Amino acid sequence: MQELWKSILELLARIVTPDWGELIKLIPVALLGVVVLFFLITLRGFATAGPTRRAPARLTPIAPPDLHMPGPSYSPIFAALGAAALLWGLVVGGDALWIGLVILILGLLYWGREAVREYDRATHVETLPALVHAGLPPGVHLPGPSFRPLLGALGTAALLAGLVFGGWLLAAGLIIFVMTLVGWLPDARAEFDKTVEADRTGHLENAPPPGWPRRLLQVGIVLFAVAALFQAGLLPPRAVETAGGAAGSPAGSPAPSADAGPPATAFDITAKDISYDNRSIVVPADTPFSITFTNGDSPGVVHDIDIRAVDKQAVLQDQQVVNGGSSANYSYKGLPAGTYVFICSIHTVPNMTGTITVK
Ligand SMILES: [Cu+2]
Repeated sequence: MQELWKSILELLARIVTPDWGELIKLIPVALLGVVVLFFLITLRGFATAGPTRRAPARLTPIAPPDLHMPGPSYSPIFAALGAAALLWGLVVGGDALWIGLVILILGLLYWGREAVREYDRATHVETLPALVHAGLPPGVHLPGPSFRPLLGALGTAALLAGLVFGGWLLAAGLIIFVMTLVGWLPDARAEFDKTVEADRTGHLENAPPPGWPRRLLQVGIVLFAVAALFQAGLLPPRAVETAGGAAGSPAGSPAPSADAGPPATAFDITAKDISYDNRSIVVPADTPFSITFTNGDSPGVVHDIDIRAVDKQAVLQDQQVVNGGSSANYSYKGLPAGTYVFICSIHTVPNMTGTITVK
């Protein structure tokens, strides 16, 4: 009787507290089912559709004179395929990522070439003798070409990179972002003034097209590169001397394991400039251990120390992140003998990846 009662309780528990992880894994399957169902319904609709409508054929739409309609294009499809390839590469990783990126860039370049051709055709149409009106129909205003959107996108990219890496790159990204935006408002103002003027004169003249913003691009690139060098600890040079052997190893090299010493159960690790000061620890097997973790970066830059399998993917023990300027005492459960990595889940770079040798 008790056995029966117990099994009923277990069954109830499974219904009352379902395994959400398993349920979430079913979502793609359910989505696939919905898609398949949709296609089946559509196919059935086609199969059972009545005879086609008998009516005069539709007239091909004709755009009014002076209006330009782009022709049909495969470019959006190519771009979508490229984006899909890139996303697939992001999922699979490795070479697939680069292949996806190349496909996307090729698709976008094709689109760009097509757009330039279209633009040329549209602007040269004016010279055809058949055209009566010069310029746009009255009341229609088209802004002239501008580098502002491109610059704004570059500035945003720099800012986002700064937000990811923090520190020097954040400062540089912010400056570049502001640099690229400054001038957009005056441009818009000038355009507005020209339009107002056109209301009086009846003749709209766009501001002359801008030249390539060479200096702005050069300054931005240099600023970003210098910030990246500072971030990587390559600048200023004296930083290498004072930091001694730890910083002397080239960036990206695996953590040294020779001088790790005998097993211990308590460690001090400090993160500074997106880098752990100790990237190799030895702990006894099946024994809990702790790490007093200090985040020496500026506030806003968070780090943690998680334990993962050597493939750096499978998370074995997860810790809360620590904000810059704070510290935390991390407790870890005992690990079976073997090799593991400890890693910052925010910055999975070599400088924030260490080795745990358990023996
Ligand atoms: Cu980190």
